[in-house]
Amino acid sequence: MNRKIFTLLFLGFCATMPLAQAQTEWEVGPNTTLTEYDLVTGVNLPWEILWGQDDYIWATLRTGKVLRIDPATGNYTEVLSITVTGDGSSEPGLLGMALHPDFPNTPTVYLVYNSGSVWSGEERLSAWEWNGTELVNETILVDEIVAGGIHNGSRIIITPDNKILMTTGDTGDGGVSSQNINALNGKTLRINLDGSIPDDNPDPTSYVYSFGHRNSQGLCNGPNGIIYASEHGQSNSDEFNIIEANRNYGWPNVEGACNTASEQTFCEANNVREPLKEWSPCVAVNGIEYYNHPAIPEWENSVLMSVLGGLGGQYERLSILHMSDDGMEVDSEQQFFSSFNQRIRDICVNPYDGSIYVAFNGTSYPGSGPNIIKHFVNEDFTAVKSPAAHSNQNIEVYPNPVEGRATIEFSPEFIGTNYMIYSFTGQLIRNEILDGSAVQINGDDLAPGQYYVKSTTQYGTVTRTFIVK
Ligand SMILES: [Ca+2]
Ligand SMILES: [Ca+2]
Repeated sequence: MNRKIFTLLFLGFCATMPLAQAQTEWEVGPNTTLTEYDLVTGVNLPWEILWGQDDYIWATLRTGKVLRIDPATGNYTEVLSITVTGDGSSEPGLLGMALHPDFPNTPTVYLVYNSGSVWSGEERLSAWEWNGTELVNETILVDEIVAGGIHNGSRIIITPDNKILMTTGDTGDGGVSSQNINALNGKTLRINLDGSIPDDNPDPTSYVYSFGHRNSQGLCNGPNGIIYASEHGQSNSDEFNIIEANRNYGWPNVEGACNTASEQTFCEANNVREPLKEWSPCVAVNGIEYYNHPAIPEWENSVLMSVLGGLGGQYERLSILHMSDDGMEVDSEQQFFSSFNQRIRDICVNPYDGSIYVAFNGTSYPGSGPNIIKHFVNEDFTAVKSPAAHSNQNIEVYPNPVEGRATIEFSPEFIGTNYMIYSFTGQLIRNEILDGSAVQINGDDLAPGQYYVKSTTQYGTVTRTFIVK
């Protein structure tokens, strides 16, 4: 059941309730409009979001938590909480995630995180078992990768040949490690699902698959076995690359294309793979996802690329990189969602209805909460199949935006639990036990701005954003 149907049913249940949720429409092409919803809010700080084979959205929070989110309702449970470097308040923390390619039969979740002190910590790739409730029984696959206060990567994906690809950063060492083939930093690593080294790696005694990277934080599978990656440049030349075995991506000798005399000399001597596209000054490119769904025909055969917006936060957007038919070149770039003025960290795609989910990371480096995961759906597209809602618990605020008096309606599961109202400046406005199915708020008592309601039951947590005019 999609959100719209759920909302309509909910409205039908409460016959007098007006439109439950503010909806913004986004025209993304001549024939396609996306409707915006807030899926989850008040989470700090979503780093990886992916669509699992169990039809849930799985999210890492840099602060060390993994959430499993029902895409139909936004109801989520916290399935892991670990201690990470600096509590995830700066670049290190819990980063990339991937699910086993046969997750229904082998429910393993792969995670990358940093532990230890900020400037002399380590990066670790681990496998965890999903027991239906939480992630348990950590198995460390690769550890003691040098970590730093900056540039730790790390996205992970699983390729069609069932290998883990993992990006690692130069940890701010100026690129010394990137060109050192014996270091695991500044690389794309290729790893068997059990943590061993694939015997068809460029060097069968090394995880290193490609090198000369600065800090790649975007990685996705494309068509025909193509691997796409985004990579942060220093102040110029953010890159969009195709990752190929045993190729040198140039850092620190080459930034972006081989287009200066010294770069051309280095590139010729070292078989450097140039990016497909580069951006100067840096815009801070991040999570990427290949899109080829008929729900948004204007975006078919494209790579969706999250853009954080740089240190000043002035370039944030979702970029649509339209690819050539063979996937080997970027034909053009479109930009959306800049008007949120929010760092965009990652995207995932609903494989049934082609809708997209976007994780936001606040307005400034290195990101701060509360953050939102938004959903953008073409409601004119009819999916062949849609996953059912996994629970019925829900919270609605109406009218929304709030002007004067408004009602917060809770489904019966919440009665007897605490509910909280927070402002987006972090202030707790209300924390009370819910003794009925609805409570009243008066927008005249609240400063104009964005707020959210949050409540948790044994089935999980629901959040709902509302605006006070
Ligand atoms: Ca490069
Ligand atoms: Ca260059």
